[in-house]
Amino acid sequence: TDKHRWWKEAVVYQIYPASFLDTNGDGWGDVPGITQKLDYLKDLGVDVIWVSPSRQAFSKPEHSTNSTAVYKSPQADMGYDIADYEDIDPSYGTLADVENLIKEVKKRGMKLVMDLVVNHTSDQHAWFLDSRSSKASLKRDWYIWKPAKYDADGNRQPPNNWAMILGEANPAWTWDEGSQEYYLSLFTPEQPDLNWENPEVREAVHNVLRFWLDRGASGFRMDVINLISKVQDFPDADIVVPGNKYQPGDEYFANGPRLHEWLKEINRQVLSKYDTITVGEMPFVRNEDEIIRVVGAESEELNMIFAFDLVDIDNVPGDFKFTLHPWDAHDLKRIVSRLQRLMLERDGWNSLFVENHDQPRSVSRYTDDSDQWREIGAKLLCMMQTTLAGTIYVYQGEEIGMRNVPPSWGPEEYKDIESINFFKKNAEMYPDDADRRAYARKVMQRKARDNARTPIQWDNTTHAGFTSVNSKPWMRLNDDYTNVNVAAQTSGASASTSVHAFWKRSLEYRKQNKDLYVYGDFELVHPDKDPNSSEVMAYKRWSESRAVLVVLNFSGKEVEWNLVDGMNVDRWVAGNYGEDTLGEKAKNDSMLLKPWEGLIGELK
Ligand code: TEU
Ligand code: CA
Repeated sequence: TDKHRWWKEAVVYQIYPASFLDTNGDGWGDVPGITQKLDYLKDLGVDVIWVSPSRQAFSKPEHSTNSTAVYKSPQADMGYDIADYEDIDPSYGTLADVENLIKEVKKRGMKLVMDLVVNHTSDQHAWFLDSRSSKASLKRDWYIWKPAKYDADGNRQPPNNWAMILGEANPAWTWDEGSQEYYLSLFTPEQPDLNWENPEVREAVHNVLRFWLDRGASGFRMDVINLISKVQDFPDADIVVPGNKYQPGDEYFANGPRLHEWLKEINRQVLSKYDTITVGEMPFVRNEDEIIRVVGAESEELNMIFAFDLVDIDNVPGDFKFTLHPWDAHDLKRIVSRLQRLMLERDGWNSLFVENHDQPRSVSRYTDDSDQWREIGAKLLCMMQTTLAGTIYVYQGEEIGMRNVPPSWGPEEYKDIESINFFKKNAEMYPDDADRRAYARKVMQRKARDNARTPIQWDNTTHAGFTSVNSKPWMRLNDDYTNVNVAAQTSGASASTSVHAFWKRSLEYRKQNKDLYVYGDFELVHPDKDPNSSEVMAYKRWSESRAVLVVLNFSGKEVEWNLVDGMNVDRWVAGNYGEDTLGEKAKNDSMLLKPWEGLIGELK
């Protein structure tokens, strides 16, 4: 059978609009800002843009756009709390702006993917306002309402012990004073979970998909789509984090009993009638059969998912995310090869990503973001992603190697509700423990979602060209913008050697060699514990007619590395230290790798 599909070969670029480009000087990026940069994206090699929601909710007058204060509901979660699926927040643009964006995207032969956030809505959505208005509301059953429980002392308690995902010290349930019941709100109280058991809800969701497809969107990134089906008796979660009142409940709401039925229904009713690309965000899923049930070639559910294995590499397993866990190339090899082999052996499809708006910057996380190594590290990560099998997702700023926020930033610079909840919890739980709070700040600097949300650094002028000189960006810019910026990497002396240039060339090279890199087979070299395996990840990719070797040194040390017996490199074709260094590299037996060095060689 022919396995070629356009969405397998596509390069997707994720835009987080608030931080992309502000065209009207209110300090927030907007839709016309995206339209203005389409030529830049086209030139980089992007085929599809995925636009995250951004404050795509009713803006209330009290939310002054220049305020540095924390945005309250309905911007509780930066747009992932949607109050109207078929309209755009006025400060972000108009529906006409989006229609114009789609037109301009198409003109350039590109496609647009929308973010579909339908596990929950905003608490300001008309459906929820109706639902909470009374127990007798016709929309009561559109959300998940339960009566309170009472403990031995007669105190009111939520229906079970599930923890809120974006603030683990809190319950996943919110008490509604008006109608005297709890509603389920897995992420924040402002994001009530929809009740997918109700067929009217599913029909309403299908209509949201149709609305955007009919306007020219080419598909969806589906936010936490594997959380839509909950175990209906809502059992208490096991205690996995001792000392916490509330516990991770994902066992009962991730990949729940009716997930596949409802994904197939979406496919049958809507997606099968259009030519789409679909990617489901699926946190908590590890079971291989569950993944293949969604993305297998015959499954008729989704094209691919975002699996979290690679971005969870530095979490203490089973614990909440604000933890630090050491890792090395062994872990990387295990994670990468598992997903590569799974998809190849069982005819599924992968997505390749190391960044998005929920993750720290990859150059800071997986390599070394000091001035000495940042560029080499960013290029190493680019080599890994562009030589693996799967659809490529580049997150805005990744193509210029943007870094995490600096450690010197105080808590007041962090804008994300998850970060704010974490700081609050630590201040409350450890008021007298300065060490504990200093540690919390360190973890925050390494893990916070804010790291990915600083505005894009276009040039070295005031506010990095993100917004006009006299306006105030909604979030502080990373202070390094004077030397890390798009202009510096696309003009002048570094235009051919920059991280940006490297990404552009790598994407081009991948497209010229699809047989190898998109569709080819995959196998680790030195899969087991050889002397170099805690530093180096190496793999072979091959098609019917040829094979390449990719060697990636994931350490800041010089490493002596041995090719497998009988493996001979014919020609080293690419590396992150520049083409002129390739001639000196050994072609068999033993070779010396520089810190963070990556190489691609054609095999004899
Ligand atoms: O994220 C879902 C999710 O489970 C994680 O990515 C989560 O944000 C992370 O573990 C917290 O550190 C999606 C969106 O991408 C995220 O921005 C939203 O906050 C969330 O859903 C709710 O819509
Ligand atoms: Ca704006």
